[in-house]
Amino acid sequence: MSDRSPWFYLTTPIYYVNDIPHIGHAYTTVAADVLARTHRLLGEPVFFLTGTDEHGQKVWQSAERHGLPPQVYVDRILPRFRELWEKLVISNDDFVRTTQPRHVEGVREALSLLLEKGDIYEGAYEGWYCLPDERFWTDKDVEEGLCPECRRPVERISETNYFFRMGRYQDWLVSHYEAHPEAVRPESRYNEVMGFLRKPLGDLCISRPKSRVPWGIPLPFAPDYVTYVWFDALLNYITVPRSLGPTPEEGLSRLWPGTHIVGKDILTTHAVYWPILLRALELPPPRLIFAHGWWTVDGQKMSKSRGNVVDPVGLVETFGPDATRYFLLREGQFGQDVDFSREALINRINRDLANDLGNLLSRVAAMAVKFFPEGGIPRPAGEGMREVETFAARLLPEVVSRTVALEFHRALATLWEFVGFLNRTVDARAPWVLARDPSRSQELAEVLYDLLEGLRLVAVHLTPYLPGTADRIFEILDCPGTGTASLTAHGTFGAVASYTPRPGAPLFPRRDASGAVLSEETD
Ligand code: ME8
Repeated sequence: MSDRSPWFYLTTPIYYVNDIPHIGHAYTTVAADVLARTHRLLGEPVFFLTGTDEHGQKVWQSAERHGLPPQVYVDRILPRFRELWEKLVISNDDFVRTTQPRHVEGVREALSLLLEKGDIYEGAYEGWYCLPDERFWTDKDVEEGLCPECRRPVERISETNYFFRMGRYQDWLVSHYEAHPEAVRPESRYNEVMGFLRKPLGDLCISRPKSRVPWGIPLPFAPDYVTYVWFDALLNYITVPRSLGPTPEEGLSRLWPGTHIVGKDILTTHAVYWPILLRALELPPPRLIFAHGWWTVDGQKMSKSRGNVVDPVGLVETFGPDATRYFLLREGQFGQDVDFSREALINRINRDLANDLGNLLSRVAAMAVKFFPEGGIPRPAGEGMREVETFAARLLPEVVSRTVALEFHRALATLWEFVGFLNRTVDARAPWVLARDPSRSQELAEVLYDLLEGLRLVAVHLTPYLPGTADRIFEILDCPGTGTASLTAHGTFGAVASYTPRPGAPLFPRRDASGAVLSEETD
């Protein structure tokens, strides 16, 4: 299989349905959505996958607590994820559930193949288990009865199980990463993975006896066992493409290798277990694993016991999808931890969205209508670049390149630099002064055209981030782009021959400290 498919195949983790989604899930999925939409804007074929991880002890225990059979329980939680993605206008091309037959079959085939190759063997297991992380640990990993990763208590387990010969592939993985340091990002995470790989990798226990965990995919060669949830879950990244082709092999080779966005909590499973599993299956490793940081709330870890879990549905209902998406990606650097506070969110909405962007659009559109009531503000004829075009040419390509590099906050900061420049242009060129002098009507038309064209390009570049807002701007400017913006067709300055804008309601109403919308009069 070639390791250069023309497709941009992008995934989020598949989330456990042991509880309803929270802001962390929304963060990863919005980031992936922006990346997927940007690659589409660039005209690339994109396949964007998200989904749910429905097996394993954790999900099974939640179902037990609710007195429900696991399938019934996960079927009840699932709509909460689907509804959230709809509210956040996530543009995934498929949604995988690990209970789907296409996935179950794919996992069983992979297990049979690995057994045939001698990569799976039966052995005795004695060690520690961290239930919240669904991970085994050895005596040397565990200190004072706590999981080395999440610091929660582990339990002692002794049973016969099936093992995957992970250690066999360690040298290959080390040389792969030495040759491709760009495959795990940011760099600090790459270093972490290389550090982890300095110790010998044990073999991975990939089964659970059904007597202990009855909820999972049975091993095809040992039906009294189910597949370890991580082994099952990681395979979703290939079982889905396999289910889409005329044959599984063609489906997979069309999309693979993929790009995975994950949280830093699941770096080792993705950057160590997964490429090794792929290697054992004779498939190329992922193109990129990007591990982002953690959201805290008002400086504290988010947890149910603290009662500070941020509900993304509530945020979208109060502030709308675009303000929520903007805040998630603007507030912190992707890759670093970031803190949530309502105050910071409201500040961003008032300052960046309502003032900088919303006011600019309202002012420019209102002036265009006032000074050119018949519309038809033409593209200026003159030679050479005027200032707005020069700024657009300097800043806007950077918005795209930073997004493609997953530097979302810098991409947005750069776009807002351009918005700031347009605001300064309004003040400096003062169209209302030009309008008083009939001999300067051509200059007035030129300034307004440049501002409107600048705003249109802001909307084009906002499309991946704030799709609804971009559409509203296109509507107000009465120009093409809506829903189908492409950088080749719509990304150049001067692409629109003339403007007849139709002002509408403000893009983002201002909010008071409680988040309530301020009425026009109090504004
Ligand atoms: O780990 N800040 O599922 P999960 C930022 N099923 N991101 C956060 C976060 C926070 N506070 N909390 C969660 C699983 N996330 C497995 C994955 S993939 C083959 C199997 C995000 O429901 C982040 O992306 O626990 C993290 O990696 C993911 O949710 C964990 O989701």
